[in-house]
Order: sequence, then structure tokens, then C-alpha cells
Amino acid sequence: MLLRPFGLLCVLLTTVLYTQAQNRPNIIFILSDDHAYQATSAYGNKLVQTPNIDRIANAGALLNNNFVANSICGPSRATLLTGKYSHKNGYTLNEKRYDVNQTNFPTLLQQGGYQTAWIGKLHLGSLPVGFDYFNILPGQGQYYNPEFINNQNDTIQYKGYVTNLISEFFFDWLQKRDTSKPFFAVVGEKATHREWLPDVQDLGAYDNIDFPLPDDFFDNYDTRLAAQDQDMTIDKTMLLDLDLKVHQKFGTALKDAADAGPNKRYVNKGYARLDPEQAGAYEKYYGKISADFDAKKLSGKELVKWKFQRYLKDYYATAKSLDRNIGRILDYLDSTGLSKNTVVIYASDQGFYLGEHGWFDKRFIYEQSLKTAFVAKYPGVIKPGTKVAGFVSNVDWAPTILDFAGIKAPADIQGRSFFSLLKGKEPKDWRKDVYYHYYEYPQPHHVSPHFGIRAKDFVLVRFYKGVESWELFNLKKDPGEKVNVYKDTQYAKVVKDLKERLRKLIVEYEDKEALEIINKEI
Ligand code: SGN
Ligand code: CA
Repeated sequence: MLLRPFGLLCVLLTTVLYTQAQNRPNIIFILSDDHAYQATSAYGNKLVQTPNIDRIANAGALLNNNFVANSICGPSRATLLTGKYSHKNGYTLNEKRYDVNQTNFPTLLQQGGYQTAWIGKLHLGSLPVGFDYFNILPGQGQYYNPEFINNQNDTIQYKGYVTNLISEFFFDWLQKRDTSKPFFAVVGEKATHREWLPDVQDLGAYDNIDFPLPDDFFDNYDTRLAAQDQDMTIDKTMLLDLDLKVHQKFGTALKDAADAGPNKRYVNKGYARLDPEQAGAYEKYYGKISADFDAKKLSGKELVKWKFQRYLKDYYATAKSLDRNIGRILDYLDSTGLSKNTVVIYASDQGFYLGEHGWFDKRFIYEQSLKTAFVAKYPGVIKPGTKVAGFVSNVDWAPTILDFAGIKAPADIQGRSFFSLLKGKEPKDWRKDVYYHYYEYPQPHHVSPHFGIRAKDFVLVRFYKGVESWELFNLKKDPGEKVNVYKDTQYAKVVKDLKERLRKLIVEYEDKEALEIINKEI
């Protein structure tokens, strides 16, 4: 007799837990590569529309201050997986091997009953662990007719354009997944990485737009030693042929030219992979551009301005396919009814320069590469149109996703869930500053390693190894970070205060290398 009510209680409890498990949301993380926040209409671009990224932002939240820990591809993904800074997860620079033996949050999701998948670009030098399914691009991957490595460790080449293929592989997986479990999936996009090869249907999509030059396009890097030392300008580093496709050969024409000798170095760049139809469309489009370029006989500033226009036209045309494919994913979720209980996140691995300071690429602590896009919708939970002003770092992405799934983050994770910020409430003790540390040097792009603090109104940074210097920017007066006021005595108090705050972060995150440097100086 006594067992009866107890038995009933058990059934009730199991039902409650089961229902809770059923209600746990699916989570899709669309992670692009090098897609600048300022390239999206959600973040205020007036010339180029990204209707589908905006769709996520409008239906949910947009983070206005989402910063990365280390502005470069592989390290950013390692931080996503671990919720830790590069010095803790060991992946400080690209082309290393990510240590798969450390705890990553997808494994915790699996243990919590989630089904997990990674489709597309990973770029961690090792196969993913913590994923029930994967189909990833090797390394940086290719835009046209790319290879993918699947779960069985088979490398298979597919015909088509990478962004479209990634969506298709994602839909295939959604159809064959175990529907009794909630899922977490990363859709890892290759777009908009260098060399910005648009889908054939998007060639010339922005030819009618004359993009305005950023006001600091001809920056002389006065007062900033590391900026004087970099190798990432549109003027000197961006190549007319390999990047901007002037007189570039495609498909078999390139292979033939390579056999002849001088074009050998181009073959690996992906241009030789285009099939005759794709190569024909590219020849037609870039042939005209090359003829126009020859006719203009440009030099000096006019040549740099021309390169800038071509760069942005290719960059945005590549991004067009990215946004369209995000739209396909959203439509798929709507049409299958999955939308209701699915969190959709769109973010880029880091920010990117679109001509600011005369640059492309990323790496610096300066705003355009430090800050990255992050929009997320969670129907019924995040209020449509939410704007988050609080400071978020990509170390926070992992614990936030675990929070969505109702799973506790491990104690050694360095980030903190910002779920409450997405719901419109910032905890009183939420962080006021973020910490940054970049390592890769000297190649590519010759940016000195540096660590620093981004506070509300100031950035303080210490460069080392390449150039040895401190920089301070007053973001209120100088949002473009053009005047280093570190040595200005007016700022002595600010410097002292920020150095202390920086040191506190270094101690908190246990960054020994930075601690050694800063301890000698304060
Ligand atoms: C390649 C690019 C660089 C880029 C890095 C890292 N050169 O080396 O311009 O900074 O990747 O990019 S390329 O000529 O091969 O395109 S990241 O996004 O993977 O960090
Ligand atoms: Ca990247």
C-alpha cells in the first residue's frame, strides 16, 4: 500500500523531467568566417542589406558589444568550444592542433541528452570530438567544388559552391537525426574568408554601388608603432591577381598556365578548381574588370581606391550567398515547425577591416576586429528587438549555450552565461571590461603580439615581441583609434587605473605570459 503513492510520484516526476527534456530547445549556431559586423544591415550598414541576419536580430537580440578573446579564426573556434582564453585551451594561433582531450561544451551537451553536429569549416587541425555527426572542410576549405571530411574519416569532393553545400548537408542531417532528442548544431561557414570568391549567381551583385572610403583609409599610423609595422594594407598586401582576380586564370586555363611554369603558385588558391562552366562565368566577369583596369592605367592613390572598390564588391558578393543561405535555414525551420523550439545564433569568428586604417584582415585589438556580430533568437524567451549593451566576450558563448540547455557549466570555464542579458536583465556584478590577447607573429600579416583591456571609454594595450609599446585610446573623443595618448600626461591617472584593471584580469584569467610582462612595469 505504501508503495503506491511513491510509485505515482515517480511516474509524475519522470513525466515532468521528460517534458522538460522535450522542451529543451534545439540550438543552431551559424558561425561565419571574417564577416565584419559593419558589413551587415543589422549593425547599421546602409548600402548593403543582410535581410536574413536582420531577421534573426529582429526576432530576438543583437549584442552591441560582443568582443573576441583573440581575433583570428582557429583560436576563436577553440574559445567557442572551451569557453576559455587561448592561453588556457592551448590554441593560441592558427595551424596548430587543437587538444581534443580537454573538456568542450558539446561533450557536456551530449552527456545531457543532446545530439550534436558540426557541418562546414572547423579549422582546428584535428577532427571534432563531442559531435555525433560531422562533415567538415579540411583546414580553410575551398569555395568551389570543395572536399569535406565526414564521420567515417572519408574525404569526398562535391560539385558546387561551398555555402550552398553546407546548407544542404545541414538539411540532410536534420532529416536523418534522432528526433527523440534535442540537438545542437554548428553551421561553420567559409564565407567571407579571403580570397572572397562569390557564388556565380552573385558575381557583380554590387557593381552599381560606389563604396565610400573610410575617413581613415589613408591612415599614416602616426603614434602607433605596431600599426606602422603590419603587413595587411589594401595598398601593399592585397594582390591584384590572387585577391582581386585581375588577369587571373581559372579552371583548366589556370592548370595549363601552371604547367607552363610561372602560374604554379596560383594553383592551390582554389582558382584551378573551377569546372568549365564556373570558370567560364568567372572569365567573363573578371575579364571585363581586367580590361577596364588596363584601360584606366591607374597609379598611386587612384590605384589603391580602385583596389578598395574591387575588394568590397567581391567581399559583399560573397556575403550575399551567406545571408541567402541563412535565409534558407530559417525558412527550413519555419516550414518544418522546428522554429518554435529552436534557438538560432548567428555570429562571426571575429571582426574584419573593410578599409578602416587602409586594411583588410583582423588581429588587432582595435574595434573593427575586436568586436564581432552576434544575434540570436529564442522564440517566446528572448523578446524581439532586444539590444544588449553589456560587454560580452566569446569566452561567454559556451556557458550561454549550456545555460540555454539547462546544463551547468564546469567551474574552470572562464566565461559566464549572458542568458539574463538576452532576457533584458544585466546582473549587478556583470563585467565592465574585457580582456584580449593576440599571439600569431610574424606571419601572416606581421602584427605584433599584444594583450590589453577594452573598457567602456578606453582601450589600453601592450604590444610585445615585434614592437615593444603601450597604446591608449580615448574612445569617446577618438572612436577611430587614431591618436595614441598613452604618453599624454593628462591621461596618467587613466593609464594607472587601467593598468591595474588589466592586471586584475590577467590574474583572474591566469595568463602567465602577460603577467610576467606587466609585473615588470607596474
Ligand atoms: C590565410 C590568409 C590570411 C589570413 C589567414 C588567417 N592568406 O593565411 O590573409 O589572415 O589565412 O585567416 S591567404 O592568402 O591564404 O588567403 S583565419 O580566418 O583563418 O584566421
Ligand atoms: Ca576568421
